[in-house]
Amino acid sequence: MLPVLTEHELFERLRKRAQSFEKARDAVKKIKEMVLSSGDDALIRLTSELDGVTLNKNTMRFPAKGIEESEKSISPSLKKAMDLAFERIFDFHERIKPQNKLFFDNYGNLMGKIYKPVESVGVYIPGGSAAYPSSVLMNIVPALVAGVKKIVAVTPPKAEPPHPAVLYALKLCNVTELYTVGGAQAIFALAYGTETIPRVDKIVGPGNVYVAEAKREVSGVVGIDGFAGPSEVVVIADSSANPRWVAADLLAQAEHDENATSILLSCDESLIEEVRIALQSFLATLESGKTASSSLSKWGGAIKVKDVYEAIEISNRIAPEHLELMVKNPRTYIGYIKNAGAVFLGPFSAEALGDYILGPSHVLPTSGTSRFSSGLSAENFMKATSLISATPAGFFALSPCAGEIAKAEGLPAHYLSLKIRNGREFAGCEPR
Ligand code: HSO
Ligand code: ZN
Repeated sequence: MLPVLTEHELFERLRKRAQSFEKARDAVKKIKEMVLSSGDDALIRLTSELDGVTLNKNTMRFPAKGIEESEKSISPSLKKAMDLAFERIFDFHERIKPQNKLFFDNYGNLMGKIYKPVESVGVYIPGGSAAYPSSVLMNIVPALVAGVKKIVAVTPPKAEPPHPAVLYALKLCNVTELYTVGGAQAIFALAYGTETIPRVDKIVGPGNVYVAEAKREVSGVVGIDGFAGPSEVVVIADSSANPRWVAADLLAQAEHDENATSILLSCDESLIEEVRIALQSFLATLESGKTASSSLSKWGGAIKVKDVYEAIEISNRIAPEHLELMVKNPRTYIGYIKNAGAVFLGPFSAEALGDYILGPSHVLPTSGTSRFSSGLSAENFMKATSLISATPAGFFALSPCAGEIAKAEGLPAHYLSLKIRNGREFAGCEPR
């Protein structure tokens, strides 16, 4: 159950947790060599060895008909929910999509950035119970909004076909190309291409440590969405918070994974106690109780703080994936939050609402990486090209100064390329 910790103990836990993911490197390197040298044959061999499933070149692709007909196997109510989630996620990302920015400077030079989508994207859909239809939407919809034309998906093969809701999520996103190959080998196939699986420009989607390590290995060859680790939530709660709501939110994170982290920061000692009591009673009733309880006792913690400001300062150091502020007037603290993948303000902003339906992607930076990275959005599937259109006035005003820097850098052809347009030597930098 959730232990009460000191700040020092909490950071010790987080440090140990980060270290526990640094395995799998050697195994993944071998898999890379195999996929690079033998393509499909390597995928077939590795799938048989690691997943115990026999594939061949014809069965590697999941039949598009299975995606097309998926909605027959889900309830009308789930279909409605997923349709709504798709619409809301699409609308959110459409509203925050980066816009081309162009302007004229005082010489009439036109400058700016124009955004274009990457051409192709591969989406990893994990196997087992973590194959969430919501994650399929949260990974792919921002790519659709960006305008990505080709999207393919991969998922580990299993005896039974992927969950119909996962297939329906693919259908909503118009993705018909799904390959039943998983693990590190699927990532290498997407990064380098095989006879059957196409090479893509960017790979997104969560997976186990091997998948994460393979993504790290191919980063730079293709774009990746970040190194997804287990999920985290920090809840900052004051005496205005309902302890049962706080407990439920901590559990919603803890049930994801034994390595998930749920942290409570509060200035109210009796609230901490009430939350712990509520956790105990919920844990006994939840099907996911075993996972949640192990995550809470291994990686979770509650800390008594002086006030909300101190709590935010600790949270900034943790740089959590999710931060919930269940305090009075939560909006007054927005300016103090430096590092967090997503912030949920006030008692009704349950993380679970954001996980499924509000709109922002639930693909967020984990393990402290919100210090330097952001949640997935259309921007991550686009690249910006700088645009430069100089006028004669702009050229004649600025080229003497550029020439001065070219001389200092000892690059005579740069100087020449400017001088030749000027028709004569420059007299020195004097912008007009
Ligand atoms: N909280 C998870 C996302 C998720 N929740 C998927 C439910 N399904 C990581 O942000
Ligand atoms: Zn969740």
